[in-house]
Amino acid sequence: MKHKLELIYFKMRALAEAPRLLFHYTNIEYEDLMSWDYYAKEWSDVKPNIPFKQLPMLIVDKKHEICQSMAIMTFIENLAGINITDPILNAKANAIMQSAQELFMPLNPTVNFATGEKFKKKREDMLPFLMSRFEDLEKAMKNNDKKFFIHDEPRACDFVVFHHLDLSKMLDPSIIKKFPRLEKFLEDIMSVESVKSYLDKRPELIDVSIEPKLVIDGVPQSTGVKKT
Ligand SMILES: N[C@@H](CCC(=O)N[C@@H](CS)C(=O)NCC(=O)O)C(=O)O
Repeated sequence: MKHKLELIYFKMRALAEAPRLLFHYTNIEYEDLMSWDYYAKEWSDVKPNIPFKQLPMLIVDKKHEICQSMAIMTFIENLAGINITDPILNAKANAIMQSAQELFMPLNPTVNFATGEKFKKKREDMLPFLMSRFEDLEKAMKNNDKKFFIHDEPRACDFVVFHHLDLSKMLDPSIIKKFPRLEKFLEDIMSVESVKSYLDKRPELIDVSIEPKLVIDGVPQSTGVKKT
């Protein structure tokens, strides 16, 4: 059964990115909408009525509101029929997914919003955590003989890892270079044709650490939860 799928988010490259990547990888049609375009209201007026008061949220068939980006990832995986059925492998995939997701804070807000000295300070403060978590992820990759974290084809957990590692390049491109197996993983994800075509056309994130903007349909727009 084909569902109507509407992914609601803001102007930032953060928690909607893994769902977008997985939608493209699985070739599932969905609409990508800004909160203000979907609701025709400011975020502050919308927020109290969202089930967990944050986005992204996936609206299914104009009826079911699915919050929490990891729940959205699992839903897409199930919808596409690529869920990991082996309970052990599934648990390992979830551990990878959660461990990558913990990189969200403070990596994503820093890259999307911080500027000047605040950016530098946040980058310095988070470096030990990033190094340690990248080390763990590199080890997890080396401990299996697969192309991706679980299988030779990517699953939800791989796209969550991909997003955060990819974003780290905008914080400091030298970090990922210390982890050759993770760099290879990024290359392998980027060379999947359906993923590559999404990456080639997604809004570019520019002026990070100066005045971050997303270039949407050729127009640079400040990152944030407001229509500009
Ligand atoms: N655990 C949630 C976190 C969601 C979240 O932090 N959303 C932020 C944007 S990335 C948000 O809605 N910010 C606006 C607000 O909190 O009012 C998830 O994974 O979806």
